[in-house]
Amino acid sequence: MAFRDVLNIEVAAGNGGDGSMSFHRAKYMEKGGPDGGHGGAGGSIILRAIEGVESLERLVGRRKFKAPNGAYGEGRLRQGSDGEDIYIDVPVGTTAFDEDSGKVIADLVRVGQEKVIAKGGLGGRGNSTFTSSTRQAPRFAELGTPGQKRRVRLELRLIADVGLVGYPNAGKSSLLAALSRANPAIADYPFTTLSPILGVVDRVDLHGNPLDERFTLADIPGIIEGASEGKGLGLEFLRHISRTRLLIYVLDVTRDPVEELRQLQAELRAYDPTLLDNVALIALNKVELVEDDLAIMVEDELANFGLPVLRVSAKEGTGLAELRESIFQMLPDRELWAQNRALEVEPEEVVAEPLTVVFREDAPARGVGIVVTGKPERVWEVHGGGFEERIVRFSRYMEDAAEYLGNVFKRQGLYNALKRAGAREGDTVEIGSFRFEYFDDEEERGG
Ligand SMILES: Nc1nc2c(ncn2[C@@H]2O[C@H](COP(=O)(O)OP(=O)(O)OP(=O)(O)O)[C@@H](O)[C@H]2O)c(=O)[nH]1
Ligand SMILES: [Mg+2]
Repeated sequence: MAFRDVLNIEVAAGNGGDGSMSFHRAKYMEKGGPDGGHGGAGGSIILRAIEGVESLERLVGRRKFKAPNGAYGEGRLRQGSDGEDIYIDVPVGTTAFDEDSGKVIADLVRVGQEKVIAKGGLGGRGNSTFTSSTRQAPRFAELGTPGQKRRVRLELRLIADVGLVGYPNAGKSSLLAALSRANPAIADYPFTTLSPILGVVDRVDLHGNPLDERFTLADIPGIIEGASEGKGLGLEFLRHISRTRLLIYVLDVTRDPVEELRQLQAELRAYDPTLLDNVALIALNKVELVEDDLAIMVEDELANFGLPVLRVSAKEGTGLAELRESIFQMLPDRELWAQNRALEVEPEEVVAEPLTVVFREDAPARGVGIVVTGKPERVWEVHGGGFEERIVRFSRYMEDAAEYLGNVFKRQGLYNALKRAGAREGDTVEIGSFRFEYFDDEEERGG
């Protein structure tokens, strides 16, 4: 299976079902009471992190996801059923971005973690809800709201505990193979490794028996000078070690390890400066190829970087037990680390625009009004405050819902706001395509 770490998808949550406008009918009864039920909620699209998948590849071929709509409400107070939620299973370490805003909308770092990435619409209320002492037969119901639609970019960052970085041929894959049961390709030409590979390393006791402690180790393609400008395989793969808790710089003792480490760090810094804040150590590899004195001399020089240095040979197995044990001892606590490195996820709730009223003198009213005011000369446009959204939900029943909406708006302080702004009896108020006449109501308080 090919390795894929970026994927664009389109998600559409289900719409909410409309509330029902219905009246009870029975034998021997001329006209029954309102009995319209509520509409069901639309299904949401939920991203879920599962274990055992290491690539987004299995999602390829299914780029569009749509959750079912909520059903309409029906008479006899029957509520429409909710649309089922759709789950998209992704590997742990998947981050979702809103393509249009570029913001992070989900960041799944634990198995089983879920995040709604497109919210289902709300069901509308049936007409039975809107009964009151003065309104016994409401001839209106609430419509459902549309489900959220989004273009989403999924990015996978493998969640490995430890990452191996180094020049091509330094022996990263050889180390992975020597420390874990993974079986990566190893060869003496650069860029043998073309995509990240994970292995599991168990802690063992003195006799080599496994203890119940392990870490995952990620091997990524080699990095060369200029990688940040696209040389070699570039730096894209650093994404997969951007979440590790510990970095191992793998250096070939027979080359120029000091210079190579300097350049490696420069490339890492160019990609993401915080990578250098990671806990790190140096594995000076292939030491069996040189005299001990030389290896020790190089080790001393590398000590200037302020990181622990371990002399190893992936080929002969020297120093590997010490390397493994050092990693276990240096590895930062997972929970503490996660708190420090978790991405900030965009809060889901959209705050309603604040209410504003705009005065248009000598302007003919726009839209389809339900109160005929002749030719108005004083018009107030209402924006924000959630009023337009509210009206849309009754658009099919505008005339019958007008009185109800007027009362709701009054309760929510709209008349007070208009009054403060200087509205006068007989002025026209416009909310979207809805239009009514303002009257000065002395009884209104607060707001
Ligand atoms: N003599 C010796 N050779 C080694 C040692 N470790 C690795 N090699 C050899 O070095 C070459 C490169 O090893 P790899 O493990 O493929 O190196 P890599 O860092 O993964 O390379 P890329 O995937 O190309 O970035 C292979 O021929 C290995 O056999 C070692 O400790 N001693
Ligand atoms: Mg390799």
